[in-house]
Amino acid sequence: NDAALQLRIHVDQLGYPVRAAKVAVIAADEAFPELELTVVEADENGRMVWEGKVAAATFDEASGDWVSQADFGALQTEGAYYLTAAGMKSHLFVIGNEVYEELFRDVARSYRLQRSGEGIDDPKLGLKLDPGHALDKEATLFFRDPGEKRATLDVSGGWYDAGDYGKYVPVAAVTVAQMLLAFELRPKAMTELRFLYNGERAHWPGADAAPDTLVEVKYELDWMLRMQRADGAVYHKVSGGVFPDFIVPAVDVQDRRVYGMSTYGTAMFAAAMAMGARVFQSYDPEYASGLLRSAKKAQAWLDAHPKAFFRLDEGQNTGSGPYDKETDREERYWALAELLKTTGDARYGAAIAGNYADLSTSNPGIVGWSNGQLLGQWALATAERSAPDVKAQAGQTIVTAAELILKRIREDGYRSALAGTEYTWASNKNALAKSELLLLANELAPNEAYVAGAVDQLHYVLGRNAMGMSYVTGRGAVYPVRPHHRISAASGILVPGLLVGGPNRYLNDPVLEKLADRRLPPAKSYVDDLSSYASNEYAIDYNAPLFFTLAILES
Ligand code: 9MR
Repeated sequence: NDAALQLRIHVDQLGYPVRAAKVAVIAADEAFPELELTVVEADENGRMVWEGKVAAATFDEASGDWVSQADFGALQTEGAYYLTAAGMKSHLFVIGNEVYEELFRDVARSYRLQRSGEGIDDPKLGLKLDPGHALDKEATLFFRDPGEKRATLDVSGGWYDAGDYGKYVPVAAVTVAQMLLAFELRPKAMTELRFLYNGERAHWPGADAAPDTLVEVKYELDWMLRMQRADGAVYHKVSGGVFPDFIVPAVDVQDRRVYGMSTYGTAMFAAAMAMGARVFQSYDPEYASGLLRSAKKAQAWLDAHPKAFFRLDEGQNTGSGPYDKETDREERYWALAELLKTTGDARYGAAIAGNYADLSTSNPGIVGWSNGQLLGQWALATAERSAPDVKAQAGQTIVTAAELILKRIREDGYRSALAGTEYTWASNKNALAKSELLLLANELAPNEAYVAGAVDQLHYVLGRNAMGMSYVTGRGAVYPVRPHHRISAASGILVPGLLVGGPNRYLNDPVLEKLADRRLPPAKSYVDDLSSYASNEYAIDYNAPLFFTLAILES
């Protein structure tokens, strides 16, 4: 077989910060020997600015590719370039110090564009939409708790969860938590970040000078507060009875329902509210006290209901996602940790010591809607009033987990932090959640390798992956153009800055299922198809670790 070697050269399609490491991945379907590489300027002269070699390829399990990593970190001159090898060329990439700036703004603004109950008038995107889901003001309480006299509830506002128009408490809580955490860690940079237009702050009268991120987060917190029952527990979600077609929000006029409740969601709510109470204190003390009251009320309810349960109402999952979790230890732990951090009240510390001591010493796994353990550990590692031993243990556990993530990154052909089995629904989110852990570890035990590993995950989702594409809409040379996102599909305007779920080897939707006989490798089980909700949908919690990672790295 003398056919020429078909190389694919994968780079971060947005680029590389000037001083950072710069690695491209050279891939092929077959083994290849050591190769010569060049970087050339992306203008008509194509002047060569760097040349080097890559080692012979090795086989990468997750992608099924033969790969070799090209390190051109020595190149530290700002500019636009291509990488070339064996007659093949990469996509254009930039070396510069602002390569992620626009992306960060888009990612932040994506939340504003998910607002429910408010129209959109975005001159830059040319996107104009009427407000939707007016019926959320009087959503049906689908299951009436004994003693509940109301038949409907005002659960208006908040962000739509994803490509669908549901609104879910656990996802909301874990998303605002990550944004608040970014704010707590980098208050100055986060205060400078601007992405709202005038007129998009009306829900916070008198707060003209408040940082955009907090204005946006408040829109979601306001909705979450509406989801709390009088007794402190929190309903699970709001949605219609069926998934709407690809229509804009204002056209989805089916009745809206409040469904379910859970102990894990109530705990996540308490945790996020307790964080909000800290961050909002210096901007709006009254609002902050209200958040703390709600957190304590949720916690008091949890104390009175120690057994984990997830209430599933009749028909609950016909028009919205389940987000079901039957256990709740990680979330109760997180809630107590945040309450301890916010109030310093020893009772919370005692509850942690009594019931959840093991969670400060076990690997936290991946932060997400179904796992609050890492955020709990972080709160304990940084709370003034944590017991000294618990504080040390929680911090040490995060650092140990970071080391394991680094090990995985080093083993992977694309420097992805995902193990082969982790190419699940929302794998891109999970890769970035690992960046988040690395960056938290770096706060506790500064280590350049942790930062580099976090940047590697950014490179992974922005093009240095087996699909050779950026998984963020509108950013990079090749990106999803048919995401499962109703607003984009129905308006014909692709909303930028949306991270899609990404490769999902478990093929959990009909479009992916049809690819089953192609036996795609885990890292290639992805399709840019409107109907592939299990690989090509965006969700607020997918953008959350991307937001967090960019917030820390950009500052
Ligand atoms: O992101 C969620 C993923 O972690 C779950 O595995 C999956 C199945 O429960 O659900 C995903 O969430 C979807 C939700 O159920 C409905 N709104 C869109 C979400 C993103 O696809």
